[in-house]
Amino acid sequence: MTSSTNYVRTRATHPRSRPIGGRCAQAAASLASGCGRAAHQAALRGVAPSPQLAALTPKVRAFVEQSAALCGAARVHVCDGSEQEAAALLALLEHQGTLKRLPKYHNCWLARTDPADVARVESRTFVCSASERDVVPAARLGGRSALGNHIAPADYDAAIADRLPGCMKGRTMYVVPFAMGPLGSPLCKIGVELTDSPYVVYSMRVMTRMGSKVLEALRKDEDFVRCLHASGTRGLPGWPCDPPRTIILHRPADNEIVSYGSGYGGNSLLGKKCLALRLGSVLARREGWLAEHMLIVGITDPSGRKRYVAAAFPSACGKTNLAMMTPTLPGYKVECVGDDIAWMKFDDEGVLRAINPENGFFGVAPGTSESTNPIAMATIFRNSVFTNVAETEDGGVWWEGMGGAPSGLTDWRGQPWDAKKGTPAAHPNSRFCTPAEQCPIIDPAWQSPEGVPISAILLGGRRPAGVPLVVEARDWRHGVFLGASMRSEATAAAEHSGKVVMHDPFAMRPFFGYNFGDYLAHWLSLPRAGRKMPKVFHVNWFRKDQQGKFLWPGFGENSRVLDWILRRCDEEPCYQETPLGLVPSEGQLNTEGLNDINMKELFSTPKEFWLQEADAIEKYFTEEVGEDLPNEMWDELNRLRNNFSES
Ligand code: OXD
Ligand code: MN
Repeated sequence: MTSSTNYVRTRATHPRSRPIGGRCAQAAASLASGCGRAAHQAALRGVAPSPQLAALTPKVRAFVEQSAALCGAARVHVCDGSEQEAAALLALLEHQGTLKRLPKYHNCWLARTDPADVARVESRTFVCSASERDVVPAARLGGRSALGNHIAPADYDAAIADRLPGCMKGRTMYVVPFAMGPLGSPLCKIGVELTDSPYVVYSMRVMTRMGSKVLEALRKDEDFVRCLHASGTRGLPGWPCDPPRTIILHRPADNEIVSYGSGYGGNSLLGKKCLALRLGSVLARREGWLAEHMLIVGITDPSGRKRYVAAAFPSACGKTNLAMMTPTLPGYKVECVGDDIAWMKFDDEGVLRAINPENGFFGVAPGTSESTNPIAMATIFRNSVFTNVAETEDGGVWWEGMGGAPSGLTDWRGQPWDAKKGTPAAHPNSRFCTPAEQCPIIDPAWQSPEGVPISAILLGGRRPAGVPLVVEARDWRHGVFLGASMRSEATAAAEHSGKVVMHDPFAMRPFFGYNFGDYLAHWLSLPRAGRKMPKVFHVNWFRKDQQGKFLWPGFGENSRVLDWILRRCDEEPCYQETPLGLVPSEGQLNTEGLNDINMKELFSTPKEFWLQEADAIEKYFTEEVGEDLPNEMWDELNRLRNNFSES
């Protein structure tokens, strides 16, 4: 890029900041400089730093210089977030073969990744701390935990020293200053991502507030999360990566994230899962708030009253669909604040307020259509990057679930697609990356610095059997138990395969930044005098009958469930008690105009199923959490079991 500066290695200008990878990194940096010894020595003799670097705050500059030296970057470009910069990035990406223009739409682009780099890699995602128990619950110490991978500081440094030295040789290192949340919001956090991937830079531009204004904000408060991303030295020419050696590292004590070997989604757009959830959850606990894997929607009822709800679902459970719902119930209106992450904090009046820290949607494409999510369809065909979807002959995109497949499709690997072969045209985890402001129902308050007031928290997953359409928690503690015991069918967003029902507490299983037992204790500690606790509900749109057919139509009809939830928020007595919690009493869920809904089956709570479920929860709590599980959760489990045994 024209405005890039030739990087000359200078001594760190801020000796107090710890280099990435600690002492190993210093050794590694001099190792890396072997390839450019002359430049390095010239730099040390006092070559003047470029104006771009000189404009950085001392801490940012030290981070940039140390990282560029470690990775052997040839140049550094500090991103300003301008339109010219975006255009230059796109031109570069097109030239490199990473992006292909999609002439059917305005400013839309297709990326095909290396086929080995298509999803989040949970097995190679680690959180570093001196004590393993900070990260892994007691039951799994010294072993493998489903709730978080710990890495010791020495191994963390070694992993970096093993991969990063010289890994950006010949490449530009981009400096991406970004804000999670509206700048100036008390909930906003700033990060600086260094990356050698222009695809990541362009995507960060969509997904976060990025550029000079963030650097400006850093002048007032120098605190930021240090994010270093390196694509890796193998992979395809247009998609460098290093799948066998991919590693995603978090070090909460130093506000630091290091990612190597993958260019994909949450592995490389470090503001999203790494900062907003893993580091975010640690910060949230420390500072008394919540960083959650939740969408946020505003719902206006027929009387014109507006309420906001936050909802946690594992990925590919219809989060984006709910966030952009077109309600079928007359008089209802849904507006979208965010589709993936909520940062929530009680204000001085005791109201829980939420912001969406993101600036764009990184949605799963397959299954998105005019019938499932017309609002997403009206949002995404401008200024978007599509990754691993199929390409149509006329320069458009297609994916499974969009409607009939046109002839002449090119599949996500770039091969002519043959429906008869049974392979998908679009990868099941293919994505669109789109600016949030393009959403026709974006909430007027989506950028509000103080956040929107939350009346209810929804939890849910894909549960084909046994789990009713909606259950209200009896109280906050029961709500925390519903979150702790959440399960869902596995998703294509991660490495797992098949339709196995997995535990996914609070839809956070891959995203906890600290010990899950402590996370539950944090949730349990939130009710205080003067706080208005939101009601908690568990929903399941995915229950099936004996023939495997969905019992509930879902999508816009879910507004009927939201209607009941909001009436419950008003304490309307439209419920009945069950062993599981509160469900709509007879006739209180509005099903007017819906045919053939088997309400009895939809809300049945089979005793055998729930006694087995209680056993599965007990096994999970015992094997995965052990003595770190708060006693309140054992009490709730006993209550569940007793309620069914006595029913
Ligand atoms: C996502 C996920 O990408 O949850 O949002 O996997
Ligand atoms: Mn998600």
